[in-house]
Amino acid sequence: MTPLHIAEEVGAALAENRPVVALESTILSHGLPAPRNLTVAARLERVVREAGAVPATIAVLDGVPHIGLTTAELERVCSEDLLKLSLRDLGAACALGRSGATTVASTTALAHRAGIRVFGTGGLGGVHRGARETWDVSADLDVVATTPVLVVCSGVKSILDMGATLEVLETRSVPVVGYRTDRFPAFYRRESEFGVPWRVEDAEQAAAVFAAGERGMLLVNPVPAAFEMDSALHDRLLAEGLQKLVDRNVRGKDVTPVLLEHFHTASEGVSLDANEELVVSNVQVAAEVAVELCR
Ligand code: PSU
Ligand code: MN
Repeated sequence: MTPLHIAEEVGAALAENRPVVALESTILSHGLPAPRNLTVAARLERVVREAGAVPATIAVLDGVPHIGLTTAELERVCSEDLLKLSLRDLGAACALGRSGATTVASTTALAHRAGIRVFGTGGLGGVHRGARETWDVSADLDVVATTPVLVVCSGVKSILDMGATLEVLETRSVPVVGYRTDRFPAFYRRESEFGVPWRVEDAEQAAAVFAAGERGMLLVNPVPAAFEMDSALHDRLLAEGLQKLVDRNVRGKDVTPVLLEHFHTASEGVSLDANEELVVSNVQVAAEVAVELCR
């Protein structure tokens, strides 16, 4: 494995057992358009700090996994045309000196190697619709199942097969815990038709559940009510986006970025606002949980 480059501030916090929150870079490079991505990136880091934790945005730059980015590095991630690196891509990207953004899978793995226990993001990858034929199941599920990191997210997007995703999470023994909710959130929407097996009311409880568990955990936090997408608009964009995938024969790792792009352009920014606010909320909760874990 390529040694990590850990930012000084992050390394110092970890050494002193102070709270650190991992942040991913694929949502910045492939999930949000420039220059909005940079505003969001800076806001996420600020939210973590205000909650009393140190942010560690993770990306691979010139073949080196970085844990915590400088402002200039964050700007690179938000402006360059980076590769999308899942966990299996890390060896090649590092050995060949490439730069890329990390997904939930690779961010979780790198965070764990650095000694970070909490990670805040937008949506988890999952089982795609039609996976019976395509076998398209995100590596995110495998990594959260095997890595002792708490991931805070707003569930999975309704572009995925949510029921199948929840079944895989159950099979792989991933605890799914609702943050002040009994329903599994559907990213742009606060609730899906699916329930969650456990619920906590605050960061202290979430930290206690994670600490008492065997491995990792998924803490699901719905998009703030004021930014939830209208359900008719949501359903229309979803149907259009899925049709676009078929028309253009989009496959593999391009599926999620193409769908996100469709939502953002076709909703005239409504989905962007929802996306930003839900990530901010998740990162805020992640920081509060990280603080509790260090008490
Ligand atoms: N879900 C979102 N926005 C995103 C992603 C997921 O709402 O940007 C990104 C995350 O980085 C996630 C990845 O880990 O997509 C999953 O990609 P795939 O389905 O190719 O595994
Ligand atoms: Mn996939």
